[in-house]
Amino acid sequence: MLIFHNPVHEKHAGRQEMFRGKLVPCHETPARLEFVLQALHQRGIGELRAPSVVDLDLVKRVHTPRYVDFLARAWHDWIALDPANAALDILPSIWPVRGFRHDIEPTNFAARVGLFSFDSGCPLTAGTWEAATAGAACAIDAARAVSAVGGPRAAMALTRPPGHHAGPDFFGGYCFLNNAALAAQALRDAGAERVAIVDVDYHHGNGTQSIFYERADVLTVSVHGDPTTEYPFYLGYADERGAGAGTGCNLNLPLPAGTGFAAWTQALEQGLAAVRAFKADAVVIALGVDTYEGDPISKFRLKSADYLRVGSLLASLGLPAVFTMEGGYAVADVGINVANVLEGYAA
Ligand code: OKP
Ligand code: ZN
Repeated sequence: MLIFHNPVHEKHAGRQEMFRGKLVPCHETPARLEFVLQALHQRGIGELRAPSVVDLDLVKRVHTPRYVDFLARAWHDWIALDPANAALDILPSIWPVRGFRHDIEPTNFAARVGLFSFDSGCPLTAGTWEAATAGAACAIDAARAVSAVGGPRAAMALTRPPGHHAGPDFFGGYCFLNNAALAAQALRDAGAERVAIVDVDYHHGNGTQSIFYERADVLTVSVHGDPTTEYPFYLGYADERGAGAGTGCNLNLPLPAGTGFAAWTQALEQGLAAVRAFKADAVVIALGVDTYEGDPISKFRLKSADYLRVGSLLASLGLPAVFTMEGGYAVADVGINVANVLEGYAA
């Protein structure tokens, strides 16, 4: 598999996130990706490539231009408030909930941060823009590679920060630019008429769902922890089927906390059947391995060996595929679990 890895991912390193009234260390750390690179290297899986320069025009067709401009300038604006801010990360503290205006972009910095975010667990740091855009480039390059005549059948964007919680105009859940959505759009632009996104991260891919909710050309499928009890709580229910032209083009398969591999596999099979029925020309896999039994913030019970089977189930689609790296926080085991998916996929 061709693997576009983000060479500047470590420039995004959030220090702290808000949790139960205090700031605690971030779960989403640079070490996660280093463990994956190490496991792939040890097992001789994949061919590594650095990404090209990001296509910002494409990014601004998936996200709103004003959100992308906000992200690009956020750190500069933060330092302009007070040079001492360089020692701190940006965390939102105020949001425009129901009834507030979203059409006006305030000039106040905290107000702008809140307008473009949805939680206080997602620090924006000095290197976030550089890391997130390089990751977006990995996703776009992976999509273009599998679309090219004579290109590989599958490619991966091995990057962080992850992307699937980032919506048209907001960040949150450790995500800033939606890599899976960017890959899907790049596949469409390269000629695929219908693209499916299968999100196997523990958490519902709310950003991806929102980006494509009214579109008939991209099917979004997500298998995840029931949002009644699991993050992101406010989206990801089974009755969300798409809207307008996109009606029927979103499938949520929520499962209760505690779900093991047998029941999880049944849900995935249902999702893959929907991809086949949709007659997708290509697929994007939003690959989170926080479904692992050892994950510190998630509650499914997949074992490391199960990920080999996850890979072979995904391969059974027989479609050109782009993988994007999403969650997985049992840091020392993220590498083996991702490597197992890719090995199972290749076999
Ligand atoms: C991102 B991805 C736990 C707080 C949860 C958000 C989790 C984001 C998961 N103390 N914070 O889908 O893996
Ligand atoms: Zn997750």
